[in-house]
Amino acid sequence: MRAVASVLHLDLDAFFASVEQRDKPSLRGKPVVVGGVGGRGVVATASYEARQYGVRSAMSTREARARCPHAAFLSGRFDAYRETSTRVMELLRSVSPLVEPLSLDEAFVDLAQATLPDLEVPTVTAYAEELRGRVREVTGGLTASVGLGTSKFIAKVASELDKPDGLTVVTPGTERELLRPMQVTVIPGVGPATAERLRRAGIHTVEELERVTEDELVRLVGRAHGHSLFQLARAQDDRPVVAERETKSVSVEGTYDTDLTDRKLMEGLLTRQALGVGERLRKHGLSGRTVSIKVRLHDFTTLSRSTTLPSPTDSGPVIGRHARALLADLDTSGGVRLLGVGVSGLADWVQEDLFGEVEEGDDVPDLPEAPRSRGQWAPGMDVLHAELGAGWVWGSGKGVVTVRFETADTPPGPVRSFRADDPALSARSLRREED
Ligand code: DCP
Ligand code: MG
Repeated sequence: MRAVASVLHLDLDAFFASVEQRDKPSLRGKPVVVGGVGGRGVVATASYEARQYGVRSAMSTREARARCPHAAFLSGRFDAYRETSTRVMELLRSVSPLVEPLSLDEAFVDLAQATLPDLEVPTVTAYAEELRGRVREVTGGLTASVGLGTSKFIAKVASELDKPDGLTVVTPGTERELLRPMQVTVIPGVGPATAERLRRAGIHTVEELERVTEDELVRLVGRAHGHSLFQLARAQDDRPVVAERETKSVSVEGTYDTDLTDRKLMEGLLTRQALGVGERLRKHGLSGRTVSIKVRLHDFTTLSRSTTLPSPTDSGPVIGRHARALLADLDTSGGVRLLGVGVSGLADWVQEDLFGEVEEGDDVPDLPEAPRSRGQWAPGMDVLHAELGAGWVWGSGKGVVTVRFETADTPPGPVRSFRADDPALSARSLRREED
């Protein structure tokens, strides 16, 4: 722990949904849900307007639809999210050489390495406020919540306190006071299983945790973790901000002599690859938050899709489940010649549950019915019409696709419907890397 509040944590608000609202003016100020839109889909994130109806990330899309039927349900545009993320990370790196991204929308910045006249609270506060303004500029209007503190732990806690669009500076010396009333799950490394173990010992809050001796903690959760829990309960956290390391990733892929067309077979292959990835992750003591699949189509077009989990995993079945969900959103009807699964992401920050059991067993997949391809027009995707210009897919079905013609730089635009095979209509941003 430092003597000054020079660790900054920045987290964009309702990230995917905010990018959608930026690029789709008719959705600004409205409930927006981004995630899997199919029958087994899960919410990745919801705009704050949708959260008022109780929609949360990781909830089934079915339940989200029940809670907020009038929300826009979009399947997500990862290229747009990645591009926006890059702009934010570049901005942060221009501020300090020590920037540690945790996910697409989140990073630590070490202000001790920035060029500030001093690191007193008023100075870092003003600086952080200015930085939030610059994030808004480089992202075309996205808001970020920022926390400042004497350690990573405190900065991260602080950025949550005034979300969305907030700034919280934890004055040096007040950390323990801040943490005491909070639930133990605020501590990095305390996930559901550890929280449950502590709860059974009557420990719910950090204050209660503080009263437990180190020996007792070691007895409850093991030596290594007992020690760090003892430290963190006292806001003792000396982990340095580590500039972006090379992204570690582990992947398994296979190429096939004949093009695969059977969806069930593809899912089975992905499942097997995912188990292999999980095994290798565990062998190397790694875990990651980002699960990706790579699919090479019969015409050598290579598609990649990824999803970011709320916490790192090294569990094959979990990776497999996400890989299959990603596949479900791709049109592979023309045949597939390569399939791969990978996990990446910087995993040594919050292990959701350092001492927890991996979620295995309950989740050996019952392979779903081969998901019906929803065709080319996913809700929310960018399209171009030969005469009417740029817009996005509002909905499709029964051979008809409805498009709203607007972009980030236009006012809310009109809605038109077309035949799904109308040659005037094409995709605008599907990621296609030619080999
Ligand atoms: N994400 C995801 N699946 C999850 C959780 C998150 O795909 N289970 C994605 C969508 C989020 C993005 O990662 O937009 C960032 O995650 P955050 O936890 O920071 O959530 P948000 O930015 O959406 O909301 P908040 O305003 O709470 O930060
Ligand atoms: Mg966020």
